[in-house]
Amino acid sequence: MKFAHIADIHLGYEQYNQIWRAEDFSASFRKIAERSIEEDVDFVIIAGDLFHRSVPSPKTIKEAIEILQMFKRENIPVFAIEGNHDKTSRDISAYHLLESIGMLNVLGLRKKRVEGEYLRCKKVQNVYLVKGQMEDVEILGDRHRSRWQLEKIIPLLKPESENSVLVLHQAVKEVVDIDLDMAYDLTITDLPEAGYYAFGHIHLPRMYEFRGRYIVYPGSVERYDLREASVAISYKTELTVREGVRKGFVIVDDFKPEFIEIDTREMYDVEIEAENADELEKRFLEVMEKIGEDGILIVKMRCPEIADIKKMNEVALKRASYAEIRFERRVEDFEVLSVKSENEFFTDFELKLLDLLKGEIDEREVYDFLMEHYLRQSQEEVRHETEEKTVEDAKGIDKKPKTLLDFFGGD
Ligand SMILES: [Mn+2]
Repeated sequence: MKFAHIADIHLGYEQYNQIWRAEDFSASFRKIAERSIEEDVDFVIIAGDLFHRSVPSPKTIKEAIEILQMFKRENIPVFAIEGNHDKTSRDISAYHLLESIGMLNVLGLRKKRVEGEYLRCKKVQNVYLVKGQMEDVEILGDRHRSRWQLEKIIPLLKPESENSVLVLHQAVKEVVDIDLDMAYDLTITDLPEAGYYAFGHIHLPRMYEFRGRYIVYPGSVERYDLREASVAISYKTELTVREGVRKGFVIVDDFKPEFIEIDTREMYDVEIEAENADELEKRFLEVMEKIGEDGILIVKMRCPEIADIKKMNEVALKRASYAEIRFERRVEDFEVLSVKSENEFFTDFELKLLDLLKGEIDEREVYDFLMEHYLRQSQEEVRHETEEKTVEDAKGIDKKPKTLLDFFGGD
């Protein structure tokens, strides 16, 4: 049994506002599809963030269909979960659209029963857990969830045997801890026993082995930000060139992962410091010798004197497809004030709420979270009362969810 594990494809991401950048992301996905087919995989797992946005453009959807069709033609089923970028606060996501035309098999909790050639369905309280089945391998997973939802969902994703794959789009503490400055959602001890953990969300490739099993993040298929640059150049006292991050996906053969690198456009992360403007410009030109054509070039400069940034930017653009020069005038060091961490000011509930309100806000999730918080309080208050009140609910006037899981299901 052999499968391709892909994550964080981010189709439609016009990085640096460049249309060709979105084309890079789809080109990488296409290369991965070609390679997976060459490798003769039995199935494919997409561990979230197939799309950069939850509302992909028609053009982006068309690209996705064209590439997924390559698998379809070879009769290779694709199993997927939504990531934080492409899940929706409503029931239907672009994934369900692709599923309805036979391009994807969406894993996770759903409101309606869904079964198919490769999908099995199990009733859990008032919702359905939809899982994949490839011969004797069970594939479980669910879309990206906030931390408070995970506590309730993880126990439901328990595989029946070791012949299983768990698919999630979440950060696992032990893997994040290696060297990433990132918040985590889960620790290894939270995870149920499975044969392989096909994860997404962390954009740097990571393989973490524990008790002979692997938790794997293939990383994003393209360079998503500067931390994923292909080359890091630093010129403070001397010029140093360091190789950066590899991009690709993972082939899993009999539960053993192998990272497969694919070629992507170069991204240069450059830092230059100098004592005066002349030295800065000289160092910049020296660095430019190291820059290949058609790359992405981000240069951070620090110098006490003002330099001719416009001129250097023009030089950079002759070689790179995209160049950005960030100049910082270096002044005398000043004392850094220590700021108290927010943990000292807020309660656990408030911290979780603040967490949910960061970045792109998922209104539904915030609503669910608040409902859960206040429902729990009111439930505790009425615990001693009788349950005769349910007669009212039966009229259907006030359709309160029966259980929390009613909130969690997709379509
Ligand atoms: Mn992502």
